[in-house]
Amino acid sequence: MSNEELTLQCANPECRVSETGRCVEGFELEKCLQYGSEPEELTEEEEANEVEAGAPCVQLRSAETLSLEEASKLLRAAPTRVIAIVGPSDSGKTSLIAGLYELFQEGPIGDISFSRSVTLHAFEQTCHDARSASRRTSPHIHRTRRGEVRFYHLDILGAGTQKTLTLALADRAGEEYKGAADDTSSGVDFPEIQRADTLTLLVDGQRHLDSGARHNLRSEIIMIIQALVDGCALQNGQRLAVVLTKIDQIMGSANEERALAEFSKLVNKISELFPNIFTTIASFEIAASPKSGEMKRGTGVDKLLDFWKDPAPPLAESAIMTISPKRAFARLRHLDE
Ligand SMILES: Nc1nc2c(ncn2[C@@H]2O[C@H](COP(=O)(O)OP(=O)(O)OP(=O)(O)O)[C@@H](O)[C@H]2O)c(=O)[nH]1
Ligand SMILES: [Mg+2]
Repeated sequence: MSNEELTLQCANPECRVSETGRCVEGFELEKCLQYGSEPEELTEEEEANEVEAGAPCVQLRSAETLSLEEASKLLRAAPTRVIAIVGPSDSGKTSLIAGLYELFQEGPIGDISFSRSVTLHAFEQTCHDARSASRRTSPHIHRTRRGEVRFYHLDILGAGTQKTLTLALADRAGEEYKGAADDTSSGVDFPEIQRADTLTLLVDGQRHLDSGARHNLRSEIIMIIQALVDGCALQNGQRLAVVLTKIDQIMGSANEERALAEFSKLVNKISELFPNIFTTIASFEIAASPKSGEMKRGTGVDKLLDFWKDPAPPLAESAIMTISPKRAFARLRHLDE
C-alpha cells in the first residue's frame, strides 16, 4: 500500500475522506484528530443496532453530484435547463452553485421556489465549505478536481410554467477549460456545453480589479470561447451570460469605476468577436460568497437564476449542427419542449 493510501482513512466511520478527499467535520485534513487513523471497530452494541442481515431495506441514492449518465435521466424525465458554468480556476464557479442553494434556504428567490434536489448532500457539502461556520477564519471552497463534469440538480417551481422545471448545473475544474484554450490540438469534449441552454462564463472580479492581471484575464476568457467555437461545442444556439464575480472586492474600491467600465468593454468585445454564435448575450455582477460582511451572500444570483430559467431558442433550419455531438447527453431534448 502506498503512503497516500495509508493516510486516506479516518477513525470516524462516517467520514468518506478516501472518496471525497474531505473531512466530514469540515476540518483541514492535517488538523483533524481522527484523520489518518484506522476506522474504529464497531462495539457489540453498535453491531446489534446495525440492520439485520437479510432484512428488507431500500437503497437510497447518495445525494452526491450526478455523472453525465445520471444527468441524462433528468433530461429525459422533465423539461430541463442545462447550465454550463465555465471559467478559469478560482473564478467562483462552485461558489456560485453554493450561493444559489443558500439563497433558496431563505425562501423563494423572486417568484421561483425550490421544489426538490437529488444532490442535496453535494449542495450541503459545498455550502459548508463556503461558510465560515466550517470553523475557518474565512470561507474556503475546495478546488474542483479534474475529471468528468459533475452536475448539481434542482427542481424549481414558478419559473413561468405550471410544472416543475429542472436545472442541471454543470461544474468542472477551471483548469480543464483553460487547458482546452491553451492546446486546441486535442479538441474539446465538453458535452455539458454542447447541450447547454445557457453558457455562464465567469470573469474573476478580483483579478479584474488589477490592470495587469485584467489584460491576461481578458485574453484567457476570449481564448476559452474561441476554443469552444473551434471545437464546434457552440452550435446549439446557446445563450451567454457573462458574469463578473466577487464584486464585493470591487465595490467601494478605488478602482471600482474603471473595473466596471472595463468589464462592460469585455462584454462588448465578446459580442463583436462572436456575432453569430450566441442567441443572446447578457451581463451580470455577483458576489456569491463575499469575504466581508458588508455584502450579502448570493448578491446578484437572483437575476442570474431568472435568466437561466429560459430555454435556448429552437435552432433555425439553416443552423442545424454541422457536427453531431459524440455523447448522447449533448443530443437529448425533452419531447414536451
Ligand atoms: N471575495 C469573494 N471571494 C469569492 C466569491 N466567490 C468565490 N470566492 C472565492 O474564490 C475562490 C475560488 O472559488 P471557487 O468557487 O472554488 O472557484 P472555481 O471557479 O470553482 O475554481 P476551480 O474549482 O479551481 O475551477 C474561493 O476562495 C472562494 O471563497 C465572492 O463572491 N467574493
Ligand atoms: Mg470549483
